[in-house]
Amino acid sequence: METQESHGLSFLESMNQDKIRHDMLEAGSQERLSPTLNPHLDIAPEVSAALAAGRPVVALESTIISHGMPYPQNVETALRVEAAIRECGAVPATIAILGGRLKAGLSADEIEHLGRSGRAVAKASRRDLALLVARKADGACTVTTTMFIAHLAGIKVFATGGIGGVHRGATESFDISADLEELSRTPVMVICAGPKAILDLGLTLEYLETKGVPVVGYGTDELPAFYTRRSGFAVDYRVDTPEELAAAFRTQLELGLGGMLVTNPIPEMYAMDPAIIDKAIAQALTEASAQGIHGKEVTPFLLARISQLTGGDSLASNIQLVLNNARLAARTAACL
Ligand code: PSU
Ligand code: MN
Repeated sequence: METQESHGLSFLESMNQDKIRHDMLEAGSQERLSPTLNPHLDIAPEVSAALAAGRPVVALESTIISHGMPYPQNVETALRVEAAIRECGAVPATIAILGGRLKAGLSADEIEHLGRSGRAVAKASRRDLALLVARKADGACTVTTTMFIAHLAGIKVFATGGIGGVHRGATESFDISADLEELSRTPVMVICAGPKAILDLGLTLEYLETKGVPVVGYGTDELPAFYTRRSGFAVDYRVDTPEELAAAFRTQLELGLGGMLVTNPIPEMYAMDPAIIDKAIAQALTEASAQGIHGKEVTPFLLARISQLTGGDSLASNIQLVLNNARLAARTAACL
């Protein structure tokens, strides 16, 4: 005889199977998923109303708030990004784990809480999800977990600053961001300003190719490098309009493929001088290795140090590129 527990488990499993099948079937149609699918998920009322009505929604991550920028610029930026999405006619859904609940859509107070707590909040990757939820803990969502939760909620477009990737020296350290793996498996469009320049961009592109992730340049043939518009590496495809981005992603969904990476260059006027940023990155990397920084601490350490070394210029660029990506995401979501 089956126990109650095994009933519970197989019920959840079958719901997830149903959702996956449903998603694949409905990906191209106007029909929306029920927002109550996963029992651990809370969708903010405004977000769930927009999803139900087929209005555009843009997911936003929260590690950039807690670990990517200092307080109070982190909170100011998060709120400005939400406002920019609204101005473009879409609904923002900032994603985090609060008290063990997967949240799609945060209040201003919840954003303030994450921003003030900073690195005291767990940086939540895929491997952290079950433990944080079971312990009713808080977690700031990286690109990886934001994609995962956005997908559970039925949100298709996600804007951020930069994704994680293959770190320099990864042939020794094995430090490859879980973001790349998530892009290969979870059908969400991620709009960023390129992989962060602290990474090995060439190896990041190789990994994405292996994993079958399309890398699209928005208005460019060249992969942008986060703080700068150029990297010397070509993107797989160039797309010049939100309509074309939406059409490509719709087809990606219809084919049952995973995520799509859109790289949107930082606006020229906010881009950094390559010589200055490269020098700051090189110094920050040397310090990180001298101090034995490793694992999930690497990216927050480098971002903070680079901001110090550039007298805050890299932070100012970072804020502008996120805003730029949020606007493109809102316009693309409107076309989907
Ligand atoms: N983009 C930014 N700032 C950030 C990040 C991205 O502009 O702080 C975060 C994202 O959450 C991304 C994470 O998923 O850094 C990558 O961390 P790691 O390299 O440890 O995978
Ligand atoms: Mn890593």
